[in-house]
Amino acid sequence: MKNQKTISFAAAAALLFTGISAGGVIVQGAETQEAGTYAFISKSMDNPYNFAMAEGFQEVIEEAGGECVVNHPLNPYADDQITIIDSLISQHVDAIAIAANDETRLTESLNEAKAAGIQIITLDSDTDHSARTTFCNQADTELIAQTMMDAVYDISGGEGEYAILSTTTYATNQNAWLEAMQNLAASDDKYSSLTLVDIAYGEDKAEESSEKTQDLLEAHPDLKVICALTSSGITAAAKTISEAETSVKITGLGMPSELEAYIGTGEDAPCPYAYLWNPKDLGRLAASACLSLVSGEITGQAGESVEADSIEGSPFEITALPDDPEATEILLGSMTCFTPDNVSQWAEVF
Ligand code: RAM
Repeated sequence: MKNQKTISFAAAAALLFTGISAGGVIVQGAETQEAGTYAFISKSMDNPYNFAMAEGFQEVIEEAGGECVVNHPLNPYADDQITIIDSLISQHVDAIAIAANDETRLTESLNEAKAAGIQIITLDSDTDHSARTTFCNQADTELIAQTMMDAVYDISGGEGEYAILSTTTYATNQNAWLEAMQNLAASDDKYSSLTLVDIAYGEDKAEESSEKTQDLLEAHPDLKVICALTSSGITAAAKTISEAETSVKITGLGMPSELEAYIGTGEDAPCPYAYLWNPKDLGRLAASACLSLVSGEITGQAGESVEADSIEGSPFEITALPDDPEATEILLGSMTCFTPDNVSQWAEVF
């Protein structure tokens, strides 16, 4: 990424002192220009999915002449993000786009930011609706749940044991997908011969996800499929399965660039196929929404739309949430299935 610097914690402290954001390890200059300063906060560091979102966000902000501050917290927890939000308030940034690590615990800090005149939006993972103006949602929750359940159904042959690998117990997006999957499994007869035997939490980290995968393999000898609702988790699980003596398969949500080595049709290939939306486009959409909010072109109300020329499908309509008509979201679109036939091409994109 352009102008990106990786810094040590001592340097981070010094930069904080001079008013430059430094909640995680990646920091960019924050000198306010005419188009304003736009901050991006991911869930955590060491995750290529988060880097891809940040790249898309930064590209659009810089093309518009704005200054971009990218923050990847050390851990995928609310406290790590609160420290960053507090720092961004003191820097007087114009907007914050955040992938929330917790549905409720960021509300106070985000409301303080809002009171300081900062526009707040969420992307990837939402907060409670009062804390943000709108949410850039990657794909419909029910669609994700249905796609995941159908993958488990198909790969298992329609019956037997499956497990789910998630991130943290606090993550709004994973919890929503998990709940929708469980509702679907309970209500649709199609899935009645499938048994969910475990839900494991790998904290969106490679090592923990790998350990949890190992635990699942040991605890459930009849396990057929693991469905990972996390890009870090699916890669770690695919690696673990490929190194173990097991016929268990992995599917779920993951980056083609990370899964290229594991997607295949043979017995040795741990992952028959996986899915994801375009994380760079999600970052681009969030940047476009922030720019439009700061310029006053939109207020985030239902019925407005966001122009995002770098993404197919633009303009994107802002719509009211069915379960909370006062709150809105902007839906990016659908998912792509990565198979042995197309994974290499997609690996070049993200
Ligand atoms: C991980 C994160 C992110 C999720 C993807 C699929 O990288 O938890 O929030 O959307 O996986």
